[in-house]
Amino acid sequence: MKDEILKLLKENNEFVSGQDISDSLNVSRTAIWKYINQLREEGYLIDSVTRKGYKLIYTPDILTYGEIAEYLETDYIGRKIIHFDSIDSTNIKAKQLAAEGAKEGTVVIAEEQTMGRGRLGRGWVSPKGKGIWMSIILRPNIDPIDASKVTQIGAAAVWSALSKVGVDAYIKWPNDIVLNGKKVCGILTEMSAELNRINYLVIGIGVNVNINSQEIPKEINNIATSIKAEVGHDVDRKFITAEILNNFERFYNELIKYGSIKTSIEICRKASILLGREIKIITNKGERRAKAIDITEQGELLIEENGKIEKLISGEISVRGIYGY
Ligand code: BTX
Repeated sequence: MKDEILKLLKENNEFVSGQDISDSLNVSRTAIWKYINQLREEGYLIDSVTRKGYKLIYTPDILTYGEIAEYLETDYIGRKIIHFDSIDSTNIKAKQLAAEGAKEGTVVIAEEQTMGRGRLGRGWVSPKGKGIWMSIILRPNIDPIDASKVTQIGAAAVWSALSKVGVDAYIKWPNDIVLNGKKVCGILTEMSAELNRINYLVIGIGVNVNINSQEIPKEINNIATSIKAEVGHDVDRKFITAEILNNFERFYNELIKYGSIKTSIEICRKASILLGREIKIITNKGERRAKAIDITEQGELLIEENGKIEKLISGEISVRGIYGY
């Protein structure tokens, strides 16, 4: 209801009377007052004048459903967005909600993460209002072995969204998007599964959008960047968020309906920063060098080492130290 009231206020540049809101949305005047106050707490400036009603004066830069909906073209991905001003990690929250039965397509978004997570227990810097920190809950009926395909779908979805706003990035298999040689987005896919069945899967996407270059922590500023730091101005987080979700649903439907991730793989190949290059593969057994040859239809990285071809399902890949990034 809160979102519907907001929509009504946005559609009218003028005052809308409480009676009109009440009539068109079939909600009591007291309830309207309660929702208006909730919107104010979220940062909206809403004027209220006796006998005239309510007028929206200012809309905050937040990633709630009410703000993203106008750009959203999906059927089920992002149709329920659970928004937090601050949270430890959207992945942790999404896993908890999924375990409690949240529906496929539910998205958790936070303005800030205080314990954002990367792979292998690493952290993810997630300053307030400056990025897109979100997790999508999925329940694909696929073999747990194929879960990493969802990461490729996510990478393709983010890359395409950035490309739509004129940002020319690369995909670094399996889970990073890089811009001018630095990481602008990371993806963390986690799942709960039995041997041959996925209970739920959570794909966490972190995009550094409007972080100023001097705000990027020193420890990572040689490897991390933001869209703003590269293009020199703020970009619309709301539009990019919706575009990621729009693309994600299209590519994910291909997996669910036809068992294929062809469209995503085409994008991951075309935008790959690794293919054709010498790469460093970092495992717990040490480092080795190989050449990245291709990404298969299944989303694996094909590498060649001493004339031998091998498939990687996931892994830690570096081109840094070989090509300077
Ligand atoms: P990763 O393990 O590939 O990358 C983590 C590493 O990247 C860190 O160790 C650090 O060196 C560097 N790093 C940390 N923060 C940033 C940043 N903001 N930008 C660029 N580099 C950084 C990548 O893991 C997966 C990240 C997923 C993040 C999303 S955000 C929403 C969701 N919730 C959550 O807790 N994680 C995911």
